[in-house]
Amino acid sequence: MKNRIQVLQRRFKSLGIANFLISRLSNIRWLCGYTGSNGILLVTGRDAYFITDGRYKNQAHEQVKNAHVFIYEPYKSMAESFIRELKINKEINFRGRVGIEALWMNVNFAEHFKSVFPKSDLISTENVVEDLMMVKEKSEITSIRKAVEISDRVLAEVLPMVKPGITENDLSAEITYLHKKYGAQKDAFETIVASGHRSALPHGIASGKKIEKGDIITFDMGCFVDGYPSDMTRTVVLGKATAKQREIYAIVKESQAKAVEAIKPGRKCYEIDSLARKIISDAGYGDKFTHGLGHGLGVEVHSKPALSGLSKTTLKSGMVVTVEPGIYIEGWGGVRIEDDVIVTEDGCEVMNKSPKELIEL
Ligand SMILES: [Mn+2]
Repeated sequence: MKNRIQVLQRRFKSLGIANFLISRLSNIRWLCGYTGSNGILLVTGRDAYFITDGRYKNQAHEQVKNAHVFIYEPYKSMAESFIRELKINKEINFRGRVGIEALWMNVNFAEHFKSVFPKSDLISTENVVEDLMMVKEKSEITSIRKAVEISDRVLAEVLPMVKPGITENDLSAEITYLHKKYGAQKDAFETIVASGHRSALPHGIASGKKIEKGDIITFDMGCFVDGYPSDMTRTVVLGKATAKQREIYAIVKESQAKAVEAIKPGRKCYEIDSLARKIISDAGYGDKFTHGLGHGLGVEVHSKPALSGLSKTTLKSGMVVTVEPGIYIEGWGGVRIEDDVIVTEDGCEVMNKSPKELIEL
């Protein structure tokens, strides 16, 4: 792992800041390796300080790289504890402009900080660390690849369990169990098993609904390996598919394939989204594809770049994105197909091996 804190420090000049307070835990993890659930990272021009509470003392000393570790004594609120610790350490000088992560900084913390360090100026920034993470290092891709392999294996093992009468929750519990059994840390998000009319919910988290013959069933699942996620969706039918189920499935499959075909360095994210969307719109279902085409995969399941109509980001070799078009028809059901894709030097590589023909169980 290269020294990512130095990479961030090189951005200070163009950001016009002298110090940077990092509050988003996944950004802290990426920058210095800490995986606990409480902490803040202060990056100064030439140094870095990580602060957490006593519960994480050993863990912080073990994990944190390229930053000094301070453990605060609990004092009034959590924000005040952090700030008191910053104040005690005289080597830290807060005159001047201090960058903060506007989407993640706690208001209470910001207000208290201003009152303790009145000569400082808090400067709002967005997505500074997130942008640095977009192009993955080799080791990050290796972890994502392992997570993808596990999810492929788990889905293959779960599909034969789909029988009339089993509930969505039963299936999602199997997925969680098998993810861990095959070496994942945990599910990457709450597993979606959405059957019958519930498959029209793009985020239909598994429920107590029993699977019935004829149901179309969407599985959206993923797991973490070394802190990096997989995220895959497959849609299957229990029994013989109807003509309409086949029709909708074929449209989504074509849209997904066209998008994957177009992914290569130099393309804009919104172009890929619009290529996929056009197939669905031309088939008459444009208003039933109600979300962006995909998202970056990184320490957060939903990372940058977004493959959406709003994203002007240019794809680069080493980025990892999901491609997941869908059609959702209220009262009838829905179809989504999702793969995890690495942008390569001359195109892209689909990591998932799970089949994409319509599976009739
Ligand atoms: Mn996804």
